[in-house]
Amino acid sequence: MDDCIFCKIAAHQIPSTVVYEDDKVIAFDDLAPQAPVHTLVIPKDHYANIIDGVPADVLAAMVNAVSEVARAKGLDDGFRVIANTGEVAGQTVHHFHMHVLGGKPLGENLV
Ligand code: IU
Repeated sequence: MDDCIFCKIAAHQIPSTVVYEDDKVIAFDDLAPQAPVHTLVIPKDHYANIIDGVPADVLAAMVNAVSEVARAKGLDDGFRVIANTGEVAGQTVHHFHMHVLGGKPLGENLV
């Protein structure tokens, strides 16, 4: 999509700190980290959110990228994956993304 900032990041038109990349997905560090490790995994093709008809092979590539991020960032003790979906969940960028959060005890509460 022309006006989508994550499409531009995926196309390297806007710089980011890339943690992992393959033909289907890219993972980059969040600009406003909420934890010592806060990396976003996004598909290179545009989907508004996790239930916007994302093909199974893209979902598999996303999950693989999560594990690559965990390995690259040394998240051996665990981490959290969040996919905010829609306004109620606080989704602000309407290009599907998974937050990978870790590097400190995250607590039990999700909200
Ligand atoms: P959300 O799930 O849509 O609320 O999360 C969007 C995230 O994208 C949020 O953590 C932002 O800090 C992050 N982000 C970014 O890393 N780079 C950007 O250029 C923009 C948002 I816009």
